[in-house]
Amino acid sequence: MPEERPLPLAVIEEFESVGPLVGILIGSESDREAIEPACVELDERGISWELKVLSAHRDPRGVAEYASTAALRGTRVLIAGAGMAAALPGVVASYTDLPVIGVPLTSSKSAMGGLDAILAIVQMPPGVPVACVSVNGSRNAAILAAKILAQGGGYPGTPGRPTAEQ
Ligand code: RP5
Repeated sequence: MPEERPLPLAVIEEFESVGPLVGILIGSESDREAIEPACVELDERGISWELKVLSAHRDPRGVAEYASTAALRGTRVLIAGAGMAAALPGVVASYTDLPVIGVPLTSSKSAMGGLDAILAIVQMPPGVPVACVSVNGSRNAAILAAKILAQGGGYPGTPGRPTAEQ
């Protein structure tokens, strides 16, 4: 009987686990309460989700690893909530082709009631889009994720769909 060896890289174990349909990221433990309505909404709709605390500024490698492997694990939509200089949704979008919904959050340190975060999320450069809901609009992010998931078959030219000329 051959000895069973551990997989050489932790990241391979990640690839082997089946991910949820929606991945939710927040930039800090302090964002947990504000993102809770998204989790409740997804639960009520029977949509699988997971929540990770990963900061674009404090743990950029962790964000890169999560975002770049999410699609391989079967995740279809990402929600990213952050406050202040809210780089998280944009950085996530730079590592994945999955749709990313940004949720600008307020914190005790927010400038102008969350205007700082909403501008950081909305003002993405051309080519790297991020959807953006209202400040603290995490429930809307979940509803939008559900609508994206309800779309089937892709767009013309993708497998299973006619080409634009057909
Ligand atoms: C952002 O800074 C987080 O998303 C949070 O909203 C804000 C404050 O973070 P903490 O100092 O509370 O960890 O990155």
